[in-house]
Amino acid sequence: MRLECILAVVLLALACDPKKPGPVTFAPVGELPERAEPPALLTSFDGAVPVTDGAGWYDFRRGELKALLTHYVYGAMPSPVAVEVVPQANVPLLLPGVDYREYAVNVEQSWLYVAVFSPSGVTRPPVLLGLNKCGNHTLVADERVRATTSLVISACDGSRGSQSALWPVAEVVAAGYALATFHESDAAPDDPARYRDGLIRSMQVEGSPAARWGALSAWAYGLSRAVDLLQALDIDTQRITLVGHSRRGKAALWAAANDERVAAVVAHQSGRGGAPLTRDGSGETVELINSAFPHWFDGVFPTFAGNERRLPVDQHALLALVAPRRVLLSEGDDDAWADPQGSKRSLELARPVWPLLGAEPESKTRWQTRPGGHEINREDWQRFIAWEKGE
Ligand code: GTR
Repeated sequence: MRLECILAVVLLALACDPKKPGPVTFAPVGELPERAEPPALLTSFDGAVPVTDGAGWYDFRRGELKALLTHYVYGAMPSPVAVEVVPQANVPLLLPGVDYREYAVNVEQSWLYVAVFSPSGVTRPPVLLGLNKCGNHTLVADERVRATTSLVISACDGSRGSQSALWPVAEVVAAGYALATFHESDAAPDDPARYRDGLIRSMQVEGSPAARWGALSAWAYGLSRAVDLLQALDIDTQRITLVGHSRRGKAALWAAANDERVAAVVAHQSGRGGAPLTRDGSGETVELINSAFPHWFDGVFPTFAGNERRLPVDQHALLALVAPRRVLLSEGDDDAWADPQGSKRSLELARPVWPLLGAEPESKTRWQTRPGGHEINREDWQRFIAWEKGE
């Protein structure tokens, strides 16, 4: 072959070889530039490679964003481990139309007690899975539900059925859904002095402040271990929806971002560190959230207090990691602390990722608000169910 021809072939090969982005670097806050706008989702971290299709998203950009959120916000999580499942209660009728099963899930000697309420006589129902604050026994009054032995925090009324207004179990099940839940203290008590008394103690991740996994990562990791359990049950594993209110909405989003077996996530009033953008957010600040809840995030996020614009990642990336799956952000008009408008803008910025992966953002993602403030009630659950059904 003539030299010109050989050169032409080499040049052609170089032109067709997609450019590989450089590695992600994790500079401390003082070395990062201020950026008023959140970082572009569809360009590599080094700014050199545009993401124009699903291959680019999965080859590098998705991993970059996950690594950035892990380092700068939530802290590391261990890799999934195999769980041991020990069935506990099996009650054919707990409430009219509601079967009840309970499972002890052993995660490296931390036990998650997962309660599953399901529609009697229905095979493979879709499932809603969420953390509960005070113990499975606080959802319904029935004595056959195991009372938690994990920490019941002082903000809880730990008596049977005390949380039933927040958990309309019979109505959710009557709508054709299984409802699965475990006490968040099984994974990590919501207490700065005790949050390691769960998964974190038995699966210590050592290292830098970025490696510290706080309660949010422990809750998200626990949700994924509950998803492991759901794989083996008589439920529709293609329709697993995570549901969480406020701090549990943050955990639900982080779990859905990490666990692609989750089909949909409902983050109700997730607030700072959840759906809303951090850098131009109103409501709760990075400083306030980390001083009130020093155990939620990693050791890096608090260093951005007052310097939110230096964050090299923002929460639109968290929503984008759920693509092409489904996201509902549900807010309250009077819930300024949780920054409903920041959550709307975050979703708007994340939406272009869906078409890249062959999905329509209009049908897969929704932001909605309702009158009222910071709470979860029966009507909210009805809205979540209507959305899951595609209504
Ligand atoms: C607040 C906290 C919020 C939110 C909320 C909740 O005190 O500032 O970030 O998580 O608690 O969980 O209800």
